[in-house]
Amino acid sequence: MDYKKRIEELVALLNQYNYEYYVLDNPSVSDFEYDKLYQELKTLENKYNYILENSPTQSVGDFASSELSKITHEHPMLSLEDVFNKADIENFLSRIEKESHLHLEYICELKIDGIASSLTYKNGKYVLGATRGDGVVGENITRNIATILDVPKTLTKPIDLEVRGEVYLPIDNFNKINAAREEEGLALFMNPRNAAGGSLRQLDPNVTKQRGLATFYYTVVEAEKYGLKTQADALCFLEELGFKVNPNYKVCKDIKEVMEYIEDVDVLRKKLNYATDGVVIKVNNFHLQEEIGYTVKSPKWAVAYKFPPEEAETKLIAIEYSVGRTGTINPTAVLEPVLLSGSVIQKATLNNEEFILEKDIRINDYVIIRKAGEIIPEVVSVNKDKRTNNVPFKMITHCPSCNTLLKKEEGIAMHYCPNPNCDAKLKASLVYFASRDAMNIARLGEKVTEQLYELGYLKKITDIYKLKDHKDELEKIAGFGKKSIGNLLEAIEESKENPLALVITGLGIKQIGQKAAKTLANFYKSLDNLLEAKYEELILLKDFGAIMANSVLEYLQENKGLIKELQNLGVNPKEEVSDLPLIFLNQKIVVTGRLELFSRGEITEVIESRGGQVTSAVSKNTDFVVVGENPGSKYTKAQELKIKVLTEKEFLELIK
Ligand code: 1X8
Repeated sequence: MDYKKRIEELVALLNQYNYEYYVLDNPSVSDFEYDKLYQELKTLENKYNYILENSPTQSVGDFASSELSKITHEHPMLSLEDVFNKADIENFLSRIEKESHLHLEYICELKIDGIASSLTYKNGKYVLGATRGDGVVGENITRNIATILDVPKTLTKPIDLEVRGEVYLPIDNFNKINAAREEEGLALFMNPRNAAGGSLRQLDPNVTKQRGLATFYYTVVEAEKYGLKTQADALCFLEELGFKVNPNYKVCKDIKEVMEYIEDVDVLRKKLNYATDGVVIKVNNFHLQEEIGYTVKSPKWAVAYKFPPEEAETKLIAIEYSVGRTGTINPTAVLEPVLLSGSVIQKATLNNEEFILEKDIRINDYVIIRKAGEIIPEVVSVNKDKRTNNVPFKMITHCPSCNTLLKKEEGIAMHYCPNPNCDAKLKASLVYFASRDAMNIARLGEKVTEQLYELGYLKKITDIYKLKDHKDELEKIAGFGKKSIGNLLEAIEESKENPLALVITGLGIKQIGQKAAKTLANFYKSLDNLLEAKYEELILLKDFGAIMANSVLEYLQENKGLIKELQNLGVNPKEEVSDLPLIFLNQKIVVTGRLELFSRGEITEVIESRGGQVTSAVSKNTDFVVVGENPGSKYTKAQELKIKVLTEKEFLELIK
């Protein structure tokens, strides 16, 4: 495939995954899958020196969201460079050793799979808590953090201090919370980290309090101000002040000791009551850390070694097929139950035909499965020594639900059922529309939706809003009753006022997930406007490409009637009102040179959220140019054309 296209695809995909992970606390892929795609992107970017402005490799990744107020970090909160094997660690250590002539010492610490946070103390009193956000701007979670029992509210010394560490949810609490949520029919948290994120970023601190979060702190900001010389000193200092410090750290003098530490903690971590996803290796001496320095994203004096996901071998008994809402056929391995990372596994995803053939997976094979990020495991490989079946896999040719001949398009791995009236597809799209990811209609969960489908009350999403015409009949269905139908119909009525982004998500347009739906909602503002969408507009939207633009147009063409009917039934999405003043409305703005205060992604976001458009070339239509360091030809051009030029600081004043 053309590398530019692949890079664009990876950037869009990873940005969507970041959004799901950081903003929604609801990832759709495993960390392992994410890391794999991220590494592929990094490799391609390096090889071809083709780096998109919105590439996730250019920002810390995490971004502040929600309705919590924002905090600007005085010292940016950086992320760590990930490494995955011994060779990477050796590279890191030898790079450090080349740069330094001093006696070298490293400190290895557990990498806690939690939510990064920063705490500020004045005169020994806790005054401020913040999430990392994008590293520069995070969210104010002062009151939420204050509910965490092990966070000291008063230090043992009356000093001013900023510390950083992780907030996590102990595994036993995670299991209890999910068990309770299952009882109540609520969506389960994917893993302790997502549960911690969701618990911490609550507008109501009482919810945070009930979740039973805990912490480990490991960074003292400007540590040398307190006379600290090494990270090991800093950990002792933190402990003396009253913070929880993880005891499993070790000062190491060479790669041998580092590797021993990693082996030891890989055994230890399986017994801990908190999730760890690796080991952080740092230069111990602070003076030396400063000498080695930083990249824009991360310190050069530290790396995070990520543990490989756990694996297990088991027998593949059968292959099942399910039909997604867009008709995609998803093959799943049915397994002999096996214990992996603390839970019993009976299914694994097989992705698609290509995946199965490439790995030559057959029924009755013994397969190696891997679970990463606590989602459905995937089949990694086959143990061919134990093979008994000499018949290679053959993909089904007809839809398991409606028996229509399946289709497959050039360049797309998935087979799909082309029948627009396929039961499985209709059912899945109804379930998706009502789900937490989309319209979030409580009480119209998967089971109820399927039941109402089987009974003939629901065929397409518009039928949801006609259920109220069958109130009396519905109340008589076994297991429902007056009260529950009343609640259901009420929830359905309420959903009519949902924000536009949720409605667009719920339509289930191919390629358009929650993030793209939000972009569409912000730009089009109403279903009426969306119906008039044009290719030239769509292609310019943030993170949109030709595939997405065409998918929207194709959907609208086929479903104009459905959308009109939704409107006629009273689905009247609230206008997306941005609370930001649209000071750049319809202005064309060029950004050039190396910026200090913003990443490219951030400044683009700031401009677009205020109604402006970022364009690449300076012309007479340009309203103004923001210049950073070494601006080059665009700056010259702007001067020639007498176009207004702003420094970053002036731009910042403007948006304040
Ligand atoms: C992230 C983490 C660090 C440590 C432990 N857990 C993490 N998740 C540590 O240093 N002990 S450092 C870090 C970062 O710098 N982004």
